[in-house]
Amino acid sequence: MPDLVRYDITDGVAVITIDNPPVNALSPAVWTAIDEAVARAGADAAAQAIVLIGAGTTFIAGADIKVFDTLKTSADSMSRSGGTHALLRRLEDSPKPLIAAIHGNALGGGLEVAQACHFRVAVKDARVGQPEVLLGIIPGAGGTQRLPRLCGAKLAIEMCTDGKAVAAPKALEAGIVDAIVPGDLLQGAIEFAKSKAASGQIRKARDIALTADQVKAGVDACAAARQTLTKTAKGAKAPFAVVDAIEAGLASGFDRGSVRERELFADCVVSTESKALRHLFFAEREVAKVPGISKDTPTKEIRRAAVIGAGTMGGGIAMTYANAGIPVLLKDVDDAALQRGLATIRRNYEVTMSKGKMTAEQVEKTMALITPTTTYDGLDQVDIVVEAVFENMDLKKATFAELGKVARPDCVLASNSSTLDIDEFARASGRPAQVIGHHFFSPANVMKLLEIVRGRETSPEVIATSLKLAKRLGKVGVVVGNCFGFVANRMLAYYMREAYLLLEEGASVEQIDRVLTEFGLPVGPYGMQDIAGIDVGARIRMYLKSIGKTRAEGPQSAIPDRLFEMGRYGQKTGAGWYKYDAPGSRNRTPDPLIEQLADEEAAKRGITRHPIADDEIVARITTALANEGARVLEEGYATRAGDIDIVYVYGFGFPRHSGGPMFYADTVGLPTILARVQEYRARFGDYWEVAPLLERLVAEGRGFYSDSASVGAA
Ligand code: 3H9
Repeated sequence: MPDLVRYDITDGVAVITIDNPPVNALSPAVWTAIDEAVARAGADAAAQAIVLIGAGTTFIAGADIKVFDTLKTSADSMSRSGGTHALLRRLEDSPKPLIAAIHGNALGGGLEVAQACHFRVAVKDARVGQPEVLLGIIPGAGGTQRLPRLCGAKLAIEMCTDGKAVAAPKALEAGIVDAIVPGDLLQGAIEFAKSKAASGQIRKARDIALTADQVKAGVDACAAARQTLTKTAKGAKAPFAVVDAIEAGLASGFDRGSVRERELFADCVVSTESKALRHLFFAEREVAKVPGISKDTPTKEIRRAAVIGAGTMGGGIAMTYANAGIPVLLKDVDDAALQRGLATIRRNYEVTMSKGKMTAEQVEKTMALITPTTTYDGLDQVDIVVEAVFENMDLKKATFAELGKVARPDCVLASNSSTLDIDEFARASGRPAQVIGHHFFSPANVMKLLEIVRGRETSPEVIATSLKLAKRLGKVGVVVGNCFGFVANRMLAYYMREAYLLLEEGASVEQIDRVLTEFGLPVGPYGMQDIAGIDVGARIRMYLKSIGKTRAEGPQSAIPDRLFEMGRYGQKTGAGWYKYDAPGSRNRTPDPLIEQLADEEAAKRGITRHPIADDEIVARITTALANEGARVLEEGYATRAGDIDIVYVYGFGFPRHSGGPMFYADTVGLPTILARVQEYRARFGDYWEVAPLLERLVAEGRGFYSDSASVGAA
């Protein structure tokens, strides 16, 4: 095995190269090897200074995240972090100038190592950041102490609480980086190191003194940050812990601040929040690993696209392509529909511009990438077509039959259907290997999920192309199987069924929405349906009825169909589950009519409406998701439980700090989930049916992820 850390002397400078692909993560062995190499350089008469650099495409992307799983208790973490802090002090106490040479990313522990060096130089496109908070932890190797001393508390708080990396030029301006190297990084770093050796300059971040004014401004910034976080942190604890650690260092000095950092890190690293976020980090990377698709599977270059249908979804999809710089034809049946679609697209861009996120020039440039058309002319020039017509099988089949005639044989034929059978479209097109589902989530230009639906005959090349394209479009692509509703909407039917039944049993629309937003969802089921349109679900139910199917087993509430019949489609018509100030307004108030409908429907089913506890709402809805998720998994429509979590986190905003519905079920404990399904079956009827996989995992004492049946700790 090649050395994780190499040691060379170049031009009188010790060059220490970290070589731990793919991202030079700091495993325990790498920490030790860096420590030993810096000590060796300190004693090496041939070295007047030291440069620390990363091999490959990056400096250091942080501590090895997998290692955190070995910390079972806060005490484990306290004892380990003592060693890390001491190691970084040894680096900082090096008698010879120690320079970090940064390219790619210096993130988390990577930036903390760089902060313990005496100086930092970087190439222009390097990025530095403290993203720990995105993993539910805080910088644990001195970052909360050294960073504020280098760049001031305000920016340090910002970087450590939002986790976003900053570009090298900004880092230079802020004092995090000391110089930008224009040419070869190593060469520039060696020159820089020699100049520091010549002037005998050594600067230790931990010794940078703070004036009383700086301390006061820093403490005030901490108070302001806490206020903001109360609104933005959505139940997450780590961002507050970051602020506490920074404040401790400002108020009590580096040494005591460092101890506080270690304590807070130790609490965070064993929390369920951190386990959930670490799980999602790896789950998001796992989704790209699809059975039957290897790194060598050929992919097709997507240079031009077409979208069929300029409605809400079609327009959002066209924007997604244009935003990625891909020219797109937008087709609809007539000019009026096209003009409506284009006007909505322009309005959306103007809103973005009014927020300062786009310039007028960028808006025009992006709009120019979208070419409206009412014909199939030019379709033979595109590499992919995305069909986004109404959710109607006959219409979709007719569209695919036409596409089969006009598109090039190698063109990818994608459908944005949210529920229907991809294989039927595939047959209609006459070239099933080219057909695949690309299910975007509304608003398509915003939501990060792309459900990639693999049909029976979809070719590996088309799947691999879709995964690559998803990344280019800024989406997370998850490959799922072709069942009714695929993964997202199949499970959602069970979630919505429970929401409707809870309403009929006595909970109110406002209570259910409040409880679920408190749980961490951005919007509750009723608010969500008012945004998406009550008509969408109603039309799908009508179609299903026509072919003798239902979306979820068991009793179906009649209330959504009654609202549909009244023309109450949600926000767009000014009324749905709530009343709105006007059509299109988001200002909502409860509507007594819903209670009246719930009373009527409950009476028909012989139910006496009664108060329902908040906890029961969360339990019923999350249990419905986990039980159906287990079935989806067992039937093979999702490859891994983690894929389902990613679908729910990116498609519906399921709270990240709970790790997604499957991980959350594991934290609750699968025996509890099983007991609930059994209890609900006894209370509500046979439609509550235990998923066989759930039963089996509990019998084997396992969870969806863990060997023990619960991963919950804190
Ligand atoms: C920390 O540092 C705490 C400190 O305070 C110290 C406390 C003592 N560890 O994302 P990619 C893997 S916490 C382990 O696809 P990209 C990743 O799983 C850490 N593995 O590439 C993947 O593996 P595979 C703070 C890691 O080019 C492969 O590398 N740091 C780590 O799209 C490629 O990753 C962070 O949070 C890691 N730290 O993006 C940064 N990082 O091929 C986390 C990556 O088997 N990392 N892997 O699927 C990132 O944000 C991105 O990976 C990065 C590259 C931007 C670096």
